[in-house]
Amino acid sequence: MERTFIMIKPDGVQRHLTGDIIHRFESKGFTMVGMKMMQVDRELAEKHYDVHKERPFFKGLVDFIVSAPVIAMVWEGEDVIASARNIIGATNPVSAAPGSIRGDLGVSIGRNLIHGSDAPETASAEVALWFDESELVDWEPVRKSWLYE
Ligand code: IDP
Ligand code: MG
Repeated sequence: MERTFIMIKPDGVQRHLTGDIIHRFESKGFTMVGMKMMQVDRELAEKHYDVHKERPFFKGLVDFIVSAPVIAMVWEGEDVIASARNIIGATNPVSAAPGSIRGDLGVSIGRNLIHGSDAPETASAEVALWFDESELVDWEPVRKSWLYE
């Protein structure tokens, strides 16, 4: 089982799309093991997006992430890291496939609703950055035998 870090960005919260977004991961078959609503500070936002710190959009991105609350989550399941990236869709909503979150709900790259870890290494680093171990819940979903053989 893998775990991945998923964050509904301020636009998703402000547009009241949190239920729609969470529903997609639940109905796909993934299990939520951590969730919190938070007002992010600049330090955390800058750390999270450190890989992009030289990019021209970095300051605007950090301004955006701290501008309103986010929903930070950890989801669990087989291949959840890659699968969540597909559920989320391409970075630019203009080219994100219909059916994906960004393809269905977004129109511009600077307001693309959601973050998802892009690889096993970034997933473990991001889960550790955003969550204390005590905030994550180990539980056994009863539907598991109906999702995996
Ligand atoms: P990802 O979120 O699909 O992994 P990344 O390339 O890692 O995409 O970029 C991180 C975030 O930075 C994007 O989700 C988006 O919010 C923002 N971003 C990326 N490229 C641009 C841009 O050209 N203009 C404005 N914001 C951008
Ligand atoms: Mg990324």
